[in-house]
Amino acid sequence: MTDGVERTVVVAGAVCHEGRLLAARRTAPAALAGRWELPGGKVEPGESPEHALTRELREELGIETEPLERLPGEWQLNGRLVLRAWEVRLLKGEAQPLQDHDAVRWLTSEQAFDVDWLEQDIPFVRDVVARLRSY
Ligand code: 523
Repeated sequence: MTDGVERTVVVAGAVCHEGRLLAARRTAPAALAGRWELPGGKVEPGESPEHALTRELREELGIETEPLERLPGEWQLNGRLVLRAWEVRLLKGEAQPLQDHDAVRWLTSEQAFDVDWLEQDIPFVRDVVARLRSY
């Protein structure tokens, strides 16, 4: 999806299940490898962000999910890419690092900051972790 002047949206999913948040460790590019993220990816032309998120989570982790609501804020990754995040519910499947990741973890709110998150994901993680206890 392009947004305004040729901005591509990158969607990230804060997948929550039984009081835990899913984190995935990136394998590429080299500068980001080993860092943890809310999994997701680029929205394709003509695709809705929610559809892109569902697709990326299926392709990368083998899980069926449902986006619930967008988390506040966005992060300009560069002149062309903007990062937005959604709270997501797990419907089916067991998350496995099939593509783009080499590890996944389900973090409790106490463990949420034990992993080395990409800086730009941290505000979204903070926001969603504040709500985890209510699941
Ligand atoms: N981020 C990011 N946080 C985050 C995601 C999913 C992505 O900062 N939670 C950044 C990392 C990359 C850019 O967004 O700089 C694109 O994400 P990527 O590589 O996961 O998107 P893909 O998989 O759609 O990209 P291609 O492999 O190029 O298609």
